[in-house]
Amino acid sequence: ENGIQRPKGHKVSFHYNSHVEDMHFGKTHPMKPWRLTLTKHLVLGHGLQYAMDTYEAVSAGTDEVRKFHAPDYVDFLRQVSPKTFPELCKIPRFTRAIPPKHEGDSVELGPYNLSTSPGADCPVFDGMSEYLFLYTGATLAATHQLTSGACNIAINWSGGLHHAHKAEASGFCYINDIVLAILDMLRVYARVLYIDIDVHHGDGVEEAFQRQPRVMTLSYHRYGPYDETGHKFFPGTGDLEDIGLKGTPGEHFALNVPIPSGIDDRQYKFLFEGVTGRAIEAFNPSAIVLQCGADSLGGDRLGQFNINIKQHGECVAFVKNQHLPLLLLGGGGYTARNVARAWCHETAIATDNKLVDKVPYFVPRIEAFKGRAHGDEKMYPSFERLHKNECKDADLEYMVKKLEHD
Ligand code: ZL4
Ligand code: CA
Ligand code: ZN
Repeated sequence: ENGIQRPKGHKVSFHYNSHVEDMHFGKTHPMKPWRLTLTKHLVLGHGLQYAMDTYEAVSAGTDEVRKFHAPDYVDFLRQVSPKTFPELCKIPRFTRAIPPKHEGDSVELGPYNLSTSPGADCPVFDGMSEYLFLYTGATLAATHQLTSGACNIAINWSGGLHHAHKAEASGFCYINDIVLAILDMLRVYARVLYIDIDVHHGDGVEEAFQRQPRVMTLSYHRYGPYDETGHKFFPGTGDLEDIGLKGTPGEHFALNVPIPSGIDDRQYKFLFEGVTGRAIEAFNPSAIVLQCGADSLGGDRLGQFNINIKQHGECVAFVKNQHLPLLLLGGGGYTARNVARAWCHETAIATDNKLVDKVPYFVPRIEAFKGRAHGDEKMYPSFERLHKNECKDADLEYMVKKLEHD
């Protein structure tokens, strides 16, 4: 009907759990997990699930997350909620992580850069713990599909949270699912290339592997003064000179492409394909992780680039054309309708499909189902509804309205 087909010659697996959509960082906080609802509806509305194996993600385990993060930090994240936060803050094991207060601080910070103040980048919100371990579980399941050879491209749009540190949340990121994925990949692949097209510098991933020559990190990002206030664009790192920790084997295995605001498609393509192509030639990776942060799109609420969905997608296509095991992750993206359009488009690119202009009205029946990556079989609730042929006008119209008027 809509011409969606399975790709020939490679397999794609898609990892998601709709539960992440229910989360709210706070009333006007720019990170909106419901952008993932829009993405899911667009992907399903176009029928792209027929081109992939779809898996419902399960939560990551404490031990899995401890492969990178500090044990006390992981314990804190497991237990934290707006209710438990004040009590947890008093436990001696966690008080060490409370940063000193500076004059003029607008938000009160608790342990690990977490806070219940409304202005915080990393707020403590209801359901937060479930959310963190779910997006991480989805990334780990995607990684396992790749490393086991079950697929060639694995996708998790709810992951890609590149700022989280070993024992500290930063920039809307609490668990660094990317670092965990790469650590797991290093068991199977000799060299992993990490590419980051989020408008922000992928500092957490770079830092984690700054001594590691088996991981090359390459970030494209806005860099320089934010405005006339003299503040730098977040997180303020990722200078051209920043190439990995000097004097360690990791030196020269980090690359940074700092970019001023307003870069357009032509300029971005030139930079991205030139630098990425040379990096792949020199490093000869065995697998690639691509963080597809959609805040590099023009019109993003936080971003300052001016690239279109077409070019954003061409970055994905360029990396896919290397024909290496590929992990596709989400990241930033603060103008929700564009995030959904970009990631749906990129799901189509990963599966060698072309999308029609309008979301198809009729969604054909699903023939076969895969379950979750581990654990027992379970479908997406929304898939179930498609099965029963209930996902018709109402859902799609609601979605289109959301997309048009957001
Ligand atoms: C907000 O409106 O540059 C947080 C954050 C909360 C709610 C209302 C409070 C109003 C923009 C951002 C006061 C907001 C003050 N609310 C926020 C130095 C900052 C300290 C926090 O895409 N203030 C910090 C982080 C960046 C800073 C970007 C990108 C993540 C990723 C991967 C992270 N932090 C200055 C800002 C708002 C808010 C409005 C905000 N925070 C914009 N940029 C930042 O790379 C997922
Ligand atoms: Ca980046
Ligand atoms: Zn970003």
